[in-house]
Amino acid sequence: MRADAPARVDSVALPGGGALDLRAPRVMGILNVTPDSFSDGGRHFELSDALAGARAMAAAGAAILDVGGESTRPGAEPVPAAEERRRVVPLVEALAELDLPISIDTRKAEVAGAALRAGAALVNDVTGLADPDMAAVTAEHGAALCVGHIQGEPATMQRDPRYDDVVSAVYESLARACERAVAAGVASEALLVDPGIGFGKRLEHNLALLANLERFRSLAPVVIGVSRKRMLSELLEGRPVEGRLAGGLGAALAAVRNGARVVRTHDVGETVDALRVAWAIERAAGGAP
Ligand code: YH5
Repeated sequence: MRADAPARVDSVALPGGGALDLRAPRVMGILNVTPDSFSDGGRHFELSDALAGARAMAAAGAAILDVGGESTRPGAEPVPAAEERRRVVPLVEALAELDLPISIDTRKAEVAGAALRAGAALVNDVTGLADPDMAAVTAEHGAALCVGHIQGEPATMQRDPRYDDVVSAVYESLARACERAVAAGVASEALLVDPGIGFGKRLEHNLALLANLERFRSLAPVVIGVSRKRMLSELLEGRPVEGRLAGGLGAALAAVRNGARVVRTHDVGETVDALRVAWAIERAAGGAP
């Protein structure tokens, strides 16, 4: 292997001996069970609505479904663990019917543990192990772990984010998180990394990270989440959320070209199609394995 070649094989180990094949890019579908995602705008969230959404994402080609019960959007306030568990656990249990790996998007080890007991295969922690118990809980279940990067807390992270060298700072933070995960017993083959687009970053920081994803591949397969995020509106004259699909696809294609292997998105079918076409061209150009 060349010294600068990715150290990682293109798969992620899952509990039970399975693996997520990342020789081609895969799509992670977003399944939010937060009040702002509830169909009636409020309290009476229907499990069946979420299941219908999940079935549609599976049919559209999602390789993973990412269940989240706490909004980590800029300015969002924290949710108590008991409430977050109440939102996510019944859905994770119900998703067992789908035969797809389920990811739990949480920053709390307690919620991760409950979701893993309910059948989740992967912990998606945008804080990169801020909860000191997160790695041990993941290891206990033999689950996979995506460590993300955040500067600050969701409630305040966009106030004035600053970096000397954002790519190096995020790389070092993710490298330390990977080391901590392995020290706690998570298999290195079960790790993914995510530079955390929008998590305490301005547009210039997000663009620098997306342009330099290749660097992160030496740590673990790279996940990117840019779907509908503010970064897109900053590049598209303030475009509202419902008009950001094409921009998100553009970012996803660029990210995959630069080394990402998992794209986290609300728009699964469109992203699967776009990636299939772009990947076929990459392969024909000899640019990808
Ligand atoms: C991520 O990047 N993001 S939650 C603000 C928006 C739209 C969407 C409209 N979990 C990531 O999706 N997990 C979240 O403005 C994540 N990577 C990984 N691995 C935030 C989100 C969003 C925020």
